[in-house]
Amino acid sequence: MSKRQIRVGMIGYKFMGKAHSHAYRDVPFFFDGGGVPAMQAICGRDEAGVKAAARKFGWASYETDWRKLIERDDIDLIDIGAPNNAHAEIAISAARAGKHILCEKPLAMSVEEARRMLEAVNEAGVVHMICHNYRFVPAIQYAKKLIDAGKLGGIYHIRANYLQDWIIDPNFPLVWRLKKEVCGSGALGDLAAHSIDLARYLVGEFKEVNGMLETFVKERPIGEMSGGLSASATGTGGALGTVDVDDASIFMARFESGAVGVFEATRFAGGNRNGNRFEINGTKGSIRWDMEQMNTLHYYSADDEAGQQGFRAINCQEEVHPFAGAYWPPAHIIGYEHTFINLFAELMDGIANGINPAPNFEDGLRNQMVLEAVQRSAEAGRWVSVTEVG
Ligand code: SOE
Repeated sequence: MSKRQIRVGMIGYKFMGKAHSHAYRDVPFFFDGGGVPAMQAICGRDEAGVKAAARKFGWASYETDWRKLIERDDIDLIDIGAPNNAHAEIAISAARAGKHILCEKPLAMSVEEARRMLEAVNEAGVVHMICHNYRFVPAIQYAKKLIDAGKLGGIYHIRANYLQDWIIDPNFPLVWRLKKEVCGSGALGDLAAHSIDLARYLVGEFKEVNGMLETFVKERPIGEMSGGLSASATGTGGALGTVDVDDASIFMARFESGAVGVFEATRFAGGNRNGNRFEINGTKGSIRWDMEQMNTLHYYSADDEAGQQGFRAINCQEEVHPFAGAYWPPAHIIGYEHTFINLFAELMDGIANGINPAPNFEDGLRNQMVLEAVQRSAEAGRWVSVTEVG
């Protein structure tokens, strides 16, 4: 059977633009599914920047206006890597133009926006996905298999933290990820959203949350807005602007199943560059995972014989581990970029075969409901049920 070509238009050319571009290039190299991406055009407002990115990343053309990209009839899939406040307008327009959509997380600025986005893709009947790439770590997919096979029994606990430290310096500039009107929330939407996605995937739906948000550095130098993790601190003495999003977000959760959770997301955990971690405990066993050693899943089984009990380290890089077989012989490890390649392989298959993969806009909406419930809880100082914000 010949493979279907899926013609892509990508919006954004910085960190995520690079990660996504790389994944499009590598999907057909490692995966034999029914869809092969054709990198038609990349889009960004700065012509010199987007032109250079198109050349470097291997896109056939570039656009400086996303509306033009959506109008093009040589594009099947719109990939949204623009800042969060642009997601809804772009996604809804793309859906109305009949394009399939991949959108970066968090899906939207609010539950209301997320709901409109979901309605638009459903009405248009297009394939949609949200880019929660950590789901696609083989160790996470294997954790899901263990849980679904009952190896952990009933789940009691999840404790997850996502720890970074790139804005500890008070002279780090007021980039878009620190401005509420552009990003919606801080560590909450940027980092906890990933932990929420993993928790929904592995433990189930959230019922209610009780949270607190803190902003440690309330003003920062106004500088390069577009800078991300690699922006550098500006000098002292310049104009300052207000940081109106959370630097840290901490919340407790109850799940529909009766499990309980503790979540912490912060950009002020010195020494933790990308510490995305969790532990889950059940009646029959536990698992532990840490993105900084992403190929290892720690698994404890209460069934192990006395004297041999304890966490064992499973290297999730063998044929039996989901996605791992597409790459190298056992224990020839993979990294961050492969989480995107795996997700994109699912997306290409979904579009080629007319099935909607997960996580999709429905997951994005449910995630947004948890984010908004945490925000409301922090403001009101009480437990907030997830349906209350829906
Ligand atoms: C910045 O905190 C960031 O790039 C997030 O936006 C990503 O979602 C996360 O995977 C890595 O850190």
